[in-house]
Amino acid sequence: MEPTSRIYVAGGETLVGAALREQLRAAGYTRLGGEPSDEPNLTCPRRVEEFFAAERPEYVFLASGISGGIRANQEYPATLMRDNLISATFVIHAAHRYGVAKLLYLASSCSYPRLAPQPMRVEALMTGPLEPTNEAYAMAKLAGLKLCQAYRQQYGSPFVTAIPANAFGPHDDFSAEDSHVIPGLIRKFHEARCRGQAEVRVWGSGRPRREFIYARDLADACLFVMNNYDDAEPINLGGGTDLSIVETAHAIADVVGYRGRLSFDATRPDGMPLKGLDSEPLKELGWRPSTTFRAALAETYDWFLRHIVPQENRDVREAV
Ligand code: GFB
Repeated sequence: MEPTSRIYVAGGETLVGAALREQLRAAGYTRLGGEPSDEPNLTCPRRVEEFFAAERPEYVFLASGISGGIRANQEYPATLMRDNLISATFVIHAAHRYGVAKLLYLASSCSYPRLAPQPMRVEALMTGPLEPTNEAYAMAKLAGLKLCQAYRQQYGSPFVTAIPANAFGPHDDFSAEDSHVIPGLIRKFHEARCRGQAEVRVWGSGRPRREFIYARDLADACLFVMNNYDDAEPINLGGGTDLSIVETAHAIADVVGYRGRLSFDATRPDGMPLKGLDSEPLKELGWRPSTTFRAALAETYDWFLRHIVPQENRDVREAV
């Protein structure tokens, strides 16, 4: 990519999409098409077509599609699967029709089999049953991955798939029920500290492990892959921080300053027991994450305090 290349981040308002736009600007890329405010409805083929005809992007980061935590995946499997299947299909086809120089599709680590050998290598994809709590979403992400490979096989399309670890950071969904574990617990510990609550209930047994990647590091890895990797084989984007949910909860409580007790709600599902990624291919290419987990948590909490809390206070005041 050249600094003046026409670049489109599909899903610019998502956690990863917003981080990508910030990282691209910080890296000196000046022609980012499709401000989130005027991005087309990606589930409408005509809108996608019109957008590509008007913007003629050369490079596309496909970060679109609704996502959610373990509960949201159980509550809205159809919405998550449909939105991810449709938006990826229409953007991938438009990228083909308008002859983009390259497209990078973002799948998800839940696309791996539930009991894949750890750390998970791309060879393990589609070798076993998926995690039931996110099967529909995982299938949609696998379909997007396979669609990129199919266009490459049939048309020689320069489409690449990256598989990120569990991402977190600014612009995330911090809702209590539908968010992922880190933003969800940031909210719960923050509110508990403000209320002087003696105990916070953490979902599940606390034993599962997750590999996390900070959104800014993930965006940086995506830029690196767009400029340095071109193959049908997907590539893992791991952040290198692999923790149990107990350790994760304690790290968040510490950053938020919550000093009360943690208890574990076994009525809530654990999901995949382990979700570590083998990111050797990325390391061999020369990429490394640059933010420590603690610094990433602190920046994310700070963003929550500066963007979410004031907004909600305003909402409360207006509601009164
Ligand atoms: O982040 P999370 O929802 O996603 O849950 P998954 C990770 C682990 O944290 C699970 C536990 O074992 C949860 O039970 N957990 C503890 C919590 N407290 C909380 C809480 O307050 N909120 C949440 N959300 N979890 C998702 C997939 O699975 O990973 C998606 O469902 C996507 O499709 C995403 O792949 C990256 O890692 O379990």
